[in-house]
Amino acid sequence: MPVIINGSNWESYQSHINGRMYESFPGGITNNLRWQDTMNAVEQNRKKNFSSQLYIFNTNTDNTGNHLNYRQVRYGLGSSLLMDGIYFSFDYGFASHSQIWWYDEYNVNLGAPVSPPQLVASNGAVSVKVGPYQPQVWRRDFQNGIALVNSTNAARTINLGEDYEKIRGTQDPGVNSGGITNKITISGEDGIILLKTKQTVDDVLYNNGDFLRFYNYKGARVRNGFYAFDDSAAGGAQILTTDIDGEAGKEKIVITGKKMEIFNSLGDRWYNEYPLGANVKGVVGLAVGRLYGNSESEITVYNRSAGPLNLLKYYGETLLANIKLTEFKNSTVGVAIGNTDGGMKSELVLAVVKKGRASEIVVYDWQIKTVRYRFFPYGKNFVGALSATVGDVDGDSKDEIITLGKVGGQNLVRVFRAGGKKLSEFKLVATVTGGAMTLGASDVNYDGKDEIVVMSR
Ligand SMILES: [Ca+2]
Ligand SMILES: [Ca+2]
Ligand SMILES: [Ca+2]
Ligand SMILES: [Ca+2]
Repeated sequence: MPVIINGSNWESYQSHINGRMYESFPGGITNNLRWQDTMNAVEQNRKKNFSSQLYIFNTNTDNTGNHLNYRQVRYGLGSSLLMDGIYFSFDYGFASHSQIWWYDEYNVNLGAPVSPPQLVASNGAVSVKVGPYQPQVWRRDFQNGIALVNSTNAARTINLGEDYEKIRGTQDPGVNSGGITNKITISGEDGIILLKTKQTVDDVLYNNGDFLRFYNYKGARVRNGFYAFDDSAAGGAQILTTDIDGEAGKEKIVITGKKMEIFNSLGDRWYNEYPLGANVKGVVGLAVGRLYGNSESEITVYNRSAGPLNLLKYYGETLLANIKLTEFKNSTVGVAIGNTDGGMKSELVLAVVKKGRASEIVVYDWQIKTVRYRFFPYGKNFVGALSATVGDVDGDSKDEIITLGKVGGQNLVRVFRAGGKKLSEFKLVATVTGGAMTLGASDVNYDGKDEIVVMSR
C-alpha cells in the first residue's frame, strides 16, 4: 500500500514515503510558491521517494468556491500531465476538499505518454527539457493527443507544427471548440489538451477512401469528419484495424476483392487467402468480435448476397465452415459481432434484407445455432436497404445495435438495446456525394463510449 503525505518536502521523510499531495497547487496553502518551485520540488522529491510513486496535484478555488475557473483547472491539470504518476483534483480549497466537480477535460483519455516534458519556443520548436522547470510553454505528447501548459504570466502564441483538434466541450466552448488548428494562443498560467487529428480510425470496418462522420447516440457530432485512406491498401478495399489476438498492438485485416489478408501489429502477414474461394459471386463481408468471450477474437467471412458464412480464428484457421443460415436465402445480409445482452459470450447480429419480407435484425447465439431475438427496426412495412453495426454507445458494457435505413427519403439512424427496445434515433443530413452509407462504432473521442461512425463513398 503506498504511503503518501500532505504538505512537506522535509528531507528526512522522503525515503520513507511513496509520494505526496501538493495541496493548493501550484502556490501551496500559503500561496507563496512559484509554479517552477513546486514543479522542481516534485522532481527532486521523487528521486528520493520509495518506489510505487504516486502524487496528487490539488488545485482549487482558494476557498472561494469559484468552480467555473476553467483556466485554473486547465493550468493544474496540464501541469500534472507533464510528469508521470501524478493524479489531479480540483476542489474548493484547504477549508474543504469534499467536492466532486467534473470538467470536460476529464472525459478525454489521452492514452499513455509518448514523450518526456518538452519546452516549446515561440516559433514552435520543441526541445526535451534538460534543466529545471521555469516559466515557459511546456508540452507533452500522448498516444491520442498533447497537453500544453503556459507557466508564464502572459499569453503566448505557439506554432504546433501540424494540425491538432480541440476537444469539444460544453463548459468553456471558446477554448474547447472542437476546431482544428496548427497554431494556438494560451493565456498566462493556463493549459490546454488537444487531440491528434485523425486520418485513420481503429475498430471500424471502412472502405478505403470513405468519408467518415462521428456522432454520439443522440445525434450530436463529436469530432470532425475526414476521408479515411490507408496508403498500403487499394482504394475501395475493406479495412479493419483492431486488436484481434488479445495482445498489445492492433492487427489489421484487409479484404481486396475476394482475397483477405491479416497482418499482425508489426505488419507481418499471418494470412493471405481467398476464404470463400477466388470465384465467389457477390461481396465478401467481414465481421470481427469476441464471439466466444475470450481475449482472442473470432472472424466471420461471408458472401453478403447468398451465404455461406465461415467462422475463423483470429489468424485465419477455420473454426466452422460453410454455415448455411436461412436468413441468407434470397437476401442481402450484413453481419456484426457484439455482446448485446451481457454474459461472457457475444452474439451474431444479422441485418437481413430479404425478398418478400420486411428488413429485419436477427440475432443468433454464440454457437450460431439458436435465434436469441429478432425485430423489425423500421417496422413491418419497411423493405429497404438496412445497415447495422454494434457498439457500446452509453458505456454500460453492453453493445447496442445501431441501424441505418432510409425512411421517407431521410437517412434514419436508430439505436436499440437487446431484444429490440429503441434507445434513440436521429436523422442524418445528406452527404455531398449522395452515395450509400454504412455504419461502424468506435470510441473516437476517448471517453470510454463508442461513437457512431457513418461512412459514405
Ligand atoms: Ca493485438
Ligand atoms: Ca451475450
Ligand atoms: Ca451499452
Ligand atoms: Ca467516445
